[in-house]
Amino acid sequence: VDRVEDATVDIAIVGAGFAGMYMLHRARGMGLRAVVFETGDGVGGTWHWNRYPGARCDVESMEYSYQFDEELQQDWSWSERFAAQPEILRYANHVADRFDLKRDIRFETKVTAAHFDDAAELWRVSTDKGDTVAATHLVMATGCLSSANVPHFEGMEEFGGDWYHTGRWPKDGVDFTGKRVAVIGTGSSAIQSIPVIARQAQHLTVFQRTPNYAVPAHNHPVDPEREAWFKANYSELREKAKQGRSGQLYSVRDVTWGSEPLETAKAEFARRWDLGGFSYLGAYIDLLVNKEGNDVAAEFVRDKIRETVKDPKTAELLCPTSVIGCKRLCVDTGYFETYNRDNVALVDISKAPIERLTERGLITGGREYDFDAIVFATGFDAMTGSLNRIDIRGRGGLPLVEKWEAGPRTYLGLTTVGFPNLFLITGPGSPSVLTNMLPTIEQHVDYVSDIIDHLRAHGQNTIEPEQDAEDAWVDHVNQIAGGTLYPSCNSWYLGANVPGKPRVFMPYPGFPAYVKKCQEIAASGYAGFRKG
Ligand code: NA7
Repeated sequence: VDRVEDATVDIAIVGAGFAGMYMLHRARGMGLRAVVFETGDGVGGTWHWNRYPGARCDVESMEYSYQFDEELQQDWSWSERFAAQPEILRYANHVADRFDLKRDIRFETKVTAAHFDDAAELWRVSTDKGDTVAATHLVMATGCLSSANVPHFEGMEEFGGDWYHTGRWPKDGVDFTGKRVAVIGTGSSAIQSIPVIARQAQHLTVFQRTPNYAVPAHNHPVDPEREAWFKANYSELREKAKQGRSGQLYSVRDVTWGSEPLETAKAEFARRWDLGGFSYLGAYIDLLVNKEGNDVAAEFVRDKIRETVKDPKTAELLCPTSVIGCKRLCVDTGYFETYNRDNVALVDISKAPIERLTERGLITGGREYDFDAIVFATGFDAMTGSLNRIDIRGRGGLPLVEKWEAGPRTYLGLTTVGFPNLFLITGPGSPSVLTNMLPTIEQHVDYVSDIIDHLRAHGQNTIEPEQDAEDAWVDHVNQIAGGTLYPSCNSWYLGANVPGKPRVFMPYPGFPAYVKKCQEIAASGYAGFRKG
């Protein structure tokens, strides 16, 4: 990789996942000079890093793809209803090669700082490779779940075995054959990897702090007839998906809780359980608002766990008690069944946290457990982690971390006062992680491209939100979230999983309402933005 010194570009893009790749493609289409910096040695972002066994998307593959190019979506074929990580990574590479993206991506190059130069009205970007690039626009395509949350246990360096984080999995994979393995955490990454690790390891112990809801994926090969139908109707289906609150096609019934007898409700939950995936939460339109309905939906899942897991004590420990859907619902393949295996044990650490690691393993509840390998499935410093880990400074040298000390503040989840021409793809305050990320990414990248086009057409250099607009947006997001059951549990949506992180509900619930707001703002000539 050649070092870039004192180069000037129109757009510097950070991250070569699906957001950064599409931003580069759009920038080129507008005739702009763009450069992408990527920490990894390949494209794919999330799918480059999360190579843990069993890693799979929880959105159906026919929907989890780009729609900006008709030929691309017609040419590509997915093998399974829910694609596994290697296939999604192949897709990312296919797109990168097809549009010749890699020549403008500087791999294995981490952006360390980005400072706004007030006088020159440029972003000065520097990397760990010594690049110094000046850019008119800075696009942070850094991902929502990309900064690993590795716990800081005492004794980590004493542990004699190997430890891994699911989001930083070794490229060559890990062979657990004959090994005594610990998995710490029971989020989506754990729920996907536990069944696979259990089949390989000599023994697996799962350390659970909070149990999680999971619905079955009912994964299967893509039926060629369904694929042909999908492809014949792709544009119509994509438009329909955008009307769904999470940008997906699964049906959300326009029926509120309480308007049907309990027996009908249970039959509907059963029907959706059999369909698999997120559709479970679409049984009633208000399941994330109405606690009574939510309780019934949750109890239905707990009953399934009790039916599946043979040991009643283990089953009870696996039963979550929080609001279902409050944390992103997990979509599993054989998770609960795994606890019926002789080589799998569950340890509840809700009351006695892990005290420390030792040379042989770890200590909790006054007991030492011996392991050859420990897997941290402990999640991410979500949504703000990757932004706050870069030294980003706006007007007057104000650090972004300082501005966001009490939690992130944005306008549309895209921009923030005092940081002109800084664009956050799927940033806090946008629907992002509550949706299918691919259409959400495309909507944001298209919006940013339109803004840049608008500035150029009007001979303007900079854009940033007005303070009033940002304050009103933050209030608006809080108000929407406050009307739901989302704030009721300790989720990463709230930053509750990272010690010391301010508690702010970060994503915007409701994709169609969000898109409408964006469109109205654009139509008004970008109300709420100051241009210069
Ligand atoms: P998650 O969903 O944040 O899950 C992390 C898990 O790790 C969760 O069960 C945590 O328990 C547990 N955890 C975190 N820190 C600790 C410590 N210190 N000790 C014990 N247990 C701990 O991350 P995932 O990677 O599984 O999934 C992230 C998203 O990726 C997911 O929602 C999908 O959208 C895809 P807690 O619940 O905090 O008590």
